[in-house]
Formats: sequence, C-alpha cells, structure tokens
Amino acid sequence: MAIQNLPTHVFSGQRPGTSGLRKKVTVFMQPMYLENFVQALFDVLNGVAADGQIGTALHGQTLVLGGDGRFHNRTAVQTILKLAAANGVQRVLLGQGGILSTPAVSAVIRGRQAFGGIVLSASHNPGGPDGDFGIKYNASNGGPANETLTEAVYARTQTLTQVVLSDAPDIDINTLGTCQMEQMQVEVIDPVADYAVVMRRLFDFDMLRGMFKRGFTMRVDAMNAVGGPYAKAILEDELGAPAGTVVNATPLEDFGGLHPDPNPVNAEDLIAHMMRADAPDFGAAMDGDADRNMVVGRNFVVSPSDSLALMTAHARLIPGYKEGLLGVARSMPTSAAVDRVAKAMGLDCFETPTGWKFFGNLLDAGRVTLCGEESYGTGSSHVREKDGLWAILFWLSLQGATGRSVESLVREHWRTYGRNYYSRHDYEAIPTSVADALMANLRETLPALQGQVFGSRIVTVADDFAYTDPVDGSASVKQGVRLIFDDGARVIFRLSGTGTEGATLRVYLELHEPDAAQHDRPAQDKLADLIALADQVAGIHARTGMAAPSVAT
Ligand code: G16
Repeated sequence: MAIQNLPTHVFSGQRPGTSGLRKKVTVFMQPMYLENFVQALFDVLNGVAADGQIGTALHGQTLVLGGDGRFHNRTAVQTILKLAAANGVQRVLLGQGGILSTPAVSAVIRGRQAFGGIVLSASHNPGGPDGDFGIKYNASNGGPANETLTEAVYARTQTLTQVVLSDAPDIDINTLGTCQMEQMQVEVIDPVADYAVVMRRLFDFDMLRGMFKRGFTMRVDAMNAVGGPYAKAILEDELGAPAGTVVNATPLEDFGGLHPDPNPVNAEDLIAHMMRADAPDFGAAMDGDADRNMVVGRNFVVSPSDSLALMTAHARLIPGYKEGLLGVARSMPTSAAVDRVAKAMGLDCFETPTGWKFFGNLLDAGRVTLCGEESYGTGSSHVREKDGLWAILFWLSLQGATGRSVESLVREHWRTYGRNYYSRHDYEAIPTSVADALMANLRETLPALQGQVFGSRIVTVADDFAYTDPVDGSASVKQGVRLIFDDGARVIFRLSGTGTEGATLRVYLELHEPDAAQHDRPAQDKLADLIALADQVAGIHARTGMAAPSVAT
C-alpha cells in the first residue's frame, strides 16, 4: 500500500449537481484528480469523526463498479480498484471490461445487496479524449447518493491532503471470474446477466418472442454506447429480433463521434430511418450510459412527457405492473400530461425538482411506481435509476398487448386527455456570469410578473420552484423559475446541472390543447407565443446574443 500526498491544486469536488462529478476528460486526467474525489468518497463512507479519524464502515463491504466504456473508463477502473483495496473494501463486483450501464449498476447493487456502487459515466455528454468523463456514487438502494452525502464528499475533497492506494499491479478486467488485489477480492461479472433477470420478471418475454416471430420490425440505435450489449443480448439473442435490429451496438470510447443523447437532433439517423416508406414498426435510441430513451413510431416521435403519461395509462397491460401503480412522479419541467392521467386514475402524482435522486425517497417509501422526466428518462421501482432498455421493452410490450402502433396509441391518448404541446429550448455554452445574471434578473422580476397579462393569458404563478420531500422533509429551493398561466400553459427557466462548458440555459414550453382537430400543428408553431414571451421576460437574445436556441427538441 502506498500513501501519496496530493498536489495542493487538486480539489476535484463539485457542489452537488444533478449527477455527481462531471468534467472534461483532460480535467480528470490531471494527476491525483480522480484519486482526490474517490478518497474523499471512501473517507465519507468509512465515516470521518470530528477529530478527523477515519472509521471502518466500508471494511468487509461489497461495492459494484462499472461504466459506460467511454475514454478513460479502463484507466479509472484500475485506479479506483487500487483505492478500494487500500481503503478496506472487501469485494468489488466489476462489470467485464469495466462495462456496466447505469441501470445495470442499480440492478446489481439491489440484487446482490451490495453496500453501494460507483458509476463511471458522463451520461449523454460526448466522449473521447476531448469529451467528458464523470463519476457518481449510488447507495445501497441502488440510487444516486443523496445531497447530504454528496455535500459531505465535496467538503472532504477540499481538505484532503493524502490518498492511500494499493501499489499492486493492474488486474485483468476482461476475464470473467475472481481474482485478488491485496486483501480485496475482485469478481468480474457478466454486465448483462443480473439486469436481464429483472427484465424477465417484468415483461412477458414469450409474448415479445411471438411478435418477432410474426415479423414485427424494430430499430434500436445504441449510439455506439453501453446500451448496445444489453439490447443485443435481450432483443436479438433472447427475444429473437433479427440480427441488425440493434445498430451502433458496440460501445466505443468516443461513441464513434456521435453525441449519445437520444433526441431527434442527435439521433438524426434513427429519425431518418423512421421517416422512410420502409420504416420498421418501432424505433428507439439510448444515451451513453443507457438510462435515457427516445421512442419513435413510423414517422412519429413520442415526447418523453407523453411517454410517461401513456405508460401510466397502460401499465396494467405489463405483467410487472398488472396490480396497478402506487403513484407516479415527474420532474417539475416535465409536461403535466401525466398529471391528467393520474387524476383520472385516482393516483398520487408528485412533482419533484430535476434529478433522478429526488424520485429515490418516493420509490423507497412505496409512494410511486413510475417516474419520468422531460430529458428522455423514464423508469420504475425495479431499479433506482432511469432505464432506457426497460422503457423500450415497455413500449414494445404495449404494442404487443394492444396490437396497435406507436402513433395510434399516442393519438388515442391525445383524444382522451388532450395534447400537451411541449418543447425544450437549450442555449448552450453561455458564459457562466451571463447566465447567472439572466437567472438573477428573472428572479427579481417575479413579483412584477405575477398577474401580468400576455395576450390572452394571465400569469397565475410566477415563482422559483421549491420542494419539500414528502418522505424525509428535506427542502430544496431555487429549482427553476416558473411562469404558469391561467390556461395551464407553462414557461420554465433553469440552468442545466450536467454541462461542462459554460452554462446551458434550458427553457421549457408547454400548453394543453384539448381539441383533437388541433393536434397536428408543429409544436414550434403552436408554442410561438410562449417562445416570444420567454425571450421578452428573460432577455435571452439581448443578454446572450443568441437569437435562437442551440438545440430545440
Ligand atoms: C441527469 C439526471 C436526470 C436529470 C438530468 C438533467 O441526467 O440523472 O435526472 O433530468 O441530469 O440534466 P440537466 O441538469 O442538464 O437539465 P443524466 O442522464 O445526465 O444522468
């Protein structure tokens, strides 16, 4: 075991954001940067007493480790193993080749009752030597660490002066089986097996096999990221979908140059295939760590908010949810489409701040079964992360159980509940000071916006979203500026918590249209008034110089 002093400039912590520590690869490659963060994490998990003494809570425990295979994944795995061995961890369950999707980490932690797990991913952010890298800790419930823990880790990174790490040689992470690193056992596990067990429990695999036997066609774009091996093993090998159903299926260190964020802009190749005359019946894409999903029908893209609403409405058709749902939750900027379904079904519907961790308490307490976010994330109580392939299997099952296409399912839904027109406008790489000033100014104008009339609409709520966790009473404030109008339309402003370059302003726009004759308008047209209003109240163009968003989805 070696003790290494940290260079004084190494403070790798990050104030708790939406998802752990995310930075450029070049930042992570600085000497002792990753080590600083992981040592701080282990110290906090072991228990740091007031006098600075480190406890032994981790000793004898099992941790799960794996990542999305992006550049730096393999190096980081070896470093973390050496730190774990020197900090008293008894056993590490490591995905073969250092690979585990984010939902799979959650499934392994829960299925094998591990103490916790470390996920290496910058999710939907680009990869490669010039791309991003990330690390986060998931607790024994399988979900992202809560803010108390991430805040403690951050504080520890600021004061740490030494790390302890094993000087044992690197181990072979490619071969299944068990080996030792000093006193610590490393078990290299099949990354898919535990996860597949959970999927078999939830879905009717015989029915899905029958669909493919009868010629159902599908295209899943894994975007050269970690979802590929999972989708291939389950859809092609187990359910009998034809070879080639899953494309871009091999995880590459730079995702083959793709931006693995499954939205119509970044997954344009999938969209192009789904618009062709010979399009398959069903299309879907996943992101870098396979926790996000996009669902596409023939010539028809499903918005993530609608996806959650439809899943809620039809959940009883899926074996894993046939007893019904305990409740549902959505993040605040996600459209209120699911609220209408929940109301009609008599279900509790929770509105949480952005960030999957906020669903954890509700899921653990048995208050909700399904959760979803506008950022292409949906999931359920089967793990404590959003889950891309699970969502794809859910939609596949809905088509199998009803015999209806994606488009016909969504249109029927709109006829019943009305359509929640929805769009998110992202303004990327704004200088942080400009973005902060824009938000500060918006917050100052909130009292004046209350009751203001814009065309035919009146602002009924102008506030900064605050949330009190109904389970543990913890409070989160300043979670996004909301303007809610008398007709239910909403305009929401918040800064992204996952970017690594300057700041990204997200503007979320939504209105409800009950009239089925009006359900075919392009969303940007339908939302034009709200788009103009957003610029008017926030001064986006004037402050950032950007006349249009970088990405509109
Ligand atoms: C992470 C969280 C999500 C959240 C998203 C928000 O996603 O896990 O729950 O919706 O961040 O991102 P932003 O703050 O940029 O709007 P992921 O997939 O990046 O882990």
